[in-house]
Amino acid sequence: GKEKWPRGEEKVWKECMRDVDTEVSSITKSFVNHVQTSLARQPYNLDNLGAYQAAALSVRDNLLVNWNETALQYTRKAPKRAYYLSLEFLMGRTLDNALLNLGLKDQYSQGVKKLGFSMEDILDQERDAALGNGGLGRLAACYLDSSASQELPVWGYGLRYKYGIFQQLISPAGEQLEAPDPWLDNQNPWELPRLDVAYEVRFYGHADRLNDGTPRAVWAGGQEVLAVAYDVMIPGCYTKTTNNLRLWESKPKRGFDLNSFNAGNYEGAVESSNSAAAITSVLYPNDHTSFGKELRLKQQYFWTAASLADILRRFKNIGKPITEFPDYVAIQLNDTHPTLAIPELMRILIDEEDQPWATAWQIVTNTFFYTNHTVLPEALEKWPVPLLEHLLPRHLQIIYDINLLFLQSVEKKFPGDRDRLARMSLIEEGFPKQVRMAYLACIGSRKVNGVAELHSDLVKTTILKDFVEFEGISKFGNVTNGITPRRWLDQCNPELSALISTTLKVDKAVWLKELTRLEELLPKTEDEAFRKEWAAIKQRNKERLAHHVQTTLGLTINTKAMFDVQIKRLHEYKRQTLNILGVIHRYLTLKNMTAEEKKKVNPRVVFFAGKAAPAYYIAKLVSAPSLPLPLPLYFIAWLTPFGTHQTIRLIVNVARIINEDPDTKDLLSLYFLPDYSVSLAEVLIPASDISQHISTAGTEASGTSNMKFCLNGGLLLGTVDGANIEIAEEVGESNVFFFGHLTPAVEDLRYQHTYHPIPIEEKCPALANVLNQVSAGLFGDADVYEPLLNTIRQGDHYLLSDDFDSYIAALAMVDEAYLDQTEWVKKSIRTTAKMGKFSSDRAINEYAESYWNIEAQRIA
Ligand code: 475
Repeated sequence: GKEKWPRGEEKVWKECMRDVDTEVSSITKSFVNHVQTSLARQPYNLDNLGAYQAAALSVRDNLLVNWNETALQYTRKAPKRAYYLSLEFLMGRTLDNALLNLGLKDQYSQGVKKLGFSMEDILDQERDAALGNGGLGRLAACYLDSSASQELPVWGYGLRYKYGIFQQLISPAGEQLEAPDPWLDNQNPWELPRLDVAYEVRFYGHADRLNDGTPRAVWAGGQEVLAVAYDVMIPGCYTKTTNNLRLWESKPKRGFDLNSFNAGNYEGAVESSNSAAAITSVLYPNDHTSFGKELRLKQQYFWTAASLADILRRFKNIGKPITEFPDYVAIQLNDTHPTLAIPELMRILIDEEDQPWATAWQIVTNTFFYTNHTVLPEALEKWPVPLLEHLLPRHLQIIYDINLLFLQSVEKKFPGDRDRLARMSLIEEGFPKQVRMAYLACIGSRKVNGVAELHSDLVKTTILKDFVEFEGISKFGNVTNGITPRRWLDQCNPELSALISTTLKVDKAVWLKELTRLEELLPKTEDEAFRKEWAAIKQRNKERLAHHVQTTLGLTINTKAMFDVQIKRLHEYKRQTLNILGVIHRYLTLKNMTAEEKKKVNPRVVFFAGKAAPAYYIAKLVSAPSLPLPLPLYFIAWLTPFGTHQTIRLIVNVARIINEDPDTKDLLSLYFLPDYSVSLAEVLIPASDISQHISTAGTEASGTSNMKFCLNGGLLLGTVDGANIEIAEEVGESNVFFFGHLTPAVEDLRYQHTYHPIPIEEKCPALANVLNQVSAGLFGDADVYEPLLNTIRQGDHYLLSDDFDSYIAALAMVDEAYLDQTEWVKKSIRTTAKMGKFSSDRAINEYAESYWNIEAQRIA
């Protein structure tokens, strides 16, 4: 609407307000301006880092114009908005993405060239924003890109960790060493400190019910800390819409009353871990585990409380009654990490807004939506009741009240079914009692979803089965994950992107936002010249990767070989061990071949990358008052190596032997690339011929890198798990290499392993042979690997011995298929062509329509 200009003369303001300027001459001008005034540097000694900072600040100016306009229009129109609460946002680098989304990459490249810099060198200066562990965090980043690109009013809320995911170093012996990631040390041009946006967050203290006929209580005392906002601009692709990611930093509240600080006897006893600043100091690096640490719980409450206060303040500005909150606000809970938002909103509504319980619960259960990302039992969050009682006494009261009312309604529907009540209780009995966060997230939400068809079915039939029976199936849905084609095709594979635009005869601005148009590539499988061009791009991407490895690690890679890639967090269920044992099997087979036989073998290079959860990391980081940073690196002492660490060690030591073996090195080599990151993924993914997604069936909820490889024309070798299944449905089973047992068999197999074990020699001689070679010391360190090998010989929870033979057979099929390069390239083209479904635009639109009920807002 037309409003009065807030101050002064509107005309004067408007004349001075800049628009995004795309002239190369204005770009160089703004760049040099920033060199002189923002960076206070002289042009003659400007290095690449300085040039990166100047370019970033100049691009940021453009983003800010759009970001302000977007915020203004959202405020004026007050549409329903969605908020994505995620403890992790694995953003990676920003400059290239911003340039591409703004459509200014060419102009900036020309501009910096005129000033004597290369865009490539400049882009390479940026440090990754690595505020996440893996899939869950990167998904959040893709969803922000898609929300902005689809012009949806969506904001992210997270934490501004001072240290992102640790940097991984690999010692010569193959041990993972961890160093902190002080990513903010070089300044971060992409964040805007909002010292004016701050909230107080309380911990500890005591909660006293008023008992005045209302459900109200007063929570007082304890410790109060301050949450300060830092905003990160999220530009959409070819649209003015520029959304916001708000990250909270913790700091001590001024005038903080030491006497009311009632810390009690809790974790650490280390003073600095109790300080306000410790709360947002470090990202917890253990994915797929819940470990009940107080600092982690503090992070979760600090972040949800600040975010809710901010959302509520914005809602109140609209001037509607509180009962209309769910008409203006949808909040997506990214896994159970933000589940405390449920009792926190109840607390605000009851204690501060004086609402009756039923009204409050009505508002809450129409506001929240919960996404589950894993069914692995060790990842399901549970918080000890005594810890909650100590840290958040009022929230524990509310959780108990929710539980009582909930169980009463269960009793009503299933009278006398005490087992059911015990199963469904939010409180798990035991010493100590624990709160089951997934159950709380489920009953406090409007809808619950999994992240791929199979996974969503498993959620409904296993962990939340009772809740489906009680609440009805319609509350439970599926939104298959997606990836942003901007970063994961246009940005990481510019040559392929250009070829697609030429072939489709349409600007990338169109097909990048309507990814199913890739299907128009299908007829091109029969075009020989096109296939040649397609294969040549893959080859150049392989050379780009080889060049990267050469310059960073000093290793020379055979780019004529097939590139076989497995890159993801190290985890037992993802079975990197199966892969390395497969490599050893290949090596032993090659060793036994005649020269004649070897001639028929296609060379293969196997790449691994990924971080293992560190053993003793947080304790060191938060208890050290000030780290000796940046160098010397702060290594964490190596204590007992465990599963995934031994796997890394095995990979490195196998590489050491086979890469030097003159009998085989031309046909098989192996690399573990340290410090896997979003940026490294952007180089690895476009270079892959085949990638491996080989989790035990039913354990990988979706996977998203599988989609990235396929979008870039890499074929998939995998189990019938997660989104692999839906990828095969799209691209056709003849274009993927499937192996292994199916999900329904897994439980029976595990039962067999426990109660009727068959010696591995009998069950799978090929695997037994490989294990024995490792035990015999073929790769050194024999006793180091014994515990790892024994997990396979006994118990074998992830079914390596059941899937090994079919895995080896599938690898052989890949070899055979690769020999026919014409057919292989056709498969590659078909795969890319059929990946449209996996755009995160599709996924985010499903959330917007079927969950949040929000609409696109055109920013004029
Ligand atoms: C799934 N992380 C992938 C991806 O949906 C899926 C758990 C507990 C504590 C900290 N982090 C976690 C996850 O559970 C996680 O990353 N899950 C992953 O989410 C996106 O594609 O299959 O494993």
